[in-house]
Amino acid sequence: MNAPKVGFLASYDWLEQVPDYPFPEVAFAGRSNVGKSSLLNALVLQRRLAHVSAAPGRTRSINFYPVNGAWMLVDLPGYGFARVSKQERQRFRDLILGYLLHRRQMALACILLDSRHEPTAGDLSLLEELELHYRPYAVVLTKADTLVHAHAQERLEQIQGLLRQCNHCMGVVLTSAHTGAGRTQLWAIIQKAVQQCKPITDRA
Ligand SMILES: Nc1nc2c(ncn2[C@@H]2O[C@H](COP(=O)(O)OP(=O)(O)OP(=O)(O)O)[C@@H](O)[C@H]2O)c(=O)[nH]1
Ligand SMILES: [Mg+2]
Repeated sequence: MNAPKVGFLASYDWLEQVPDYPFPEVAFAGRSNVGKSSLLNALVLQRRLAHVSAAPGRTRSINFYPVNGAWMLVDLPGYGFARVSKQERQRFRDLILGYLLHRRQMALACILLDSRHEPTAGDLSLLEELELHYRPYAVVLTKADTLVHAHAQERLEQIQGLLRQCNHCMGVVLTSAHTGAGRTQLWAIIQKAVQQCKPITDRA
């Protein structure tokens, strides 16, 4: 894969501010610090496009990155981060769930889970909500470089088993933003979702 042409377009604090862009969108969502911004950068082979931080709660707004002038990558704030005010947590929740469950431009939600840990109750309830709302998603296991191969495979099989009965899951991928593992596989799932996405203007 050649490096795609990607830039930063805009950032919004509230979903109501986001324009009706005429492109399919692929969102990265997951717990705070799971590696969303890092994986987004790794996917498009850019080091500093989305802001990365070792401290959780780095991404606080919804960020749009056009890819090859044809579709958009969308970086969301993380959920499950305790050290934010009640109002800020509610804003994150409205932004994340509002986007993932209702944004009509969304071709795919990449739901990131840390491959080192069991999925949390919050992760599982998000996956359930996506199923209930007929929303297309892929589950992306992050930081695979931190595990020995056998443990990473065990986690992959556990999550695949968990999603066996699901109708809207387009794949489960083991990735590492540090080594680039799983990048080609994730790119293929994204391309398929973008191609399957009906033209935005055709939809009510
Ligand atoms: N070992 C390893 N560390 C990673 C990987 N991806 C991300 N990290 C680290 O995890 C931390 C969080 O990364 P971010 O990409 O900022 O995570 P995020 O999900 O965007 O975080 P928020 O925006 O705060 O929700 C950083 O210290 C990264 O260097 C990976 O593939 N392997
Ligand atoms: Mg981030």
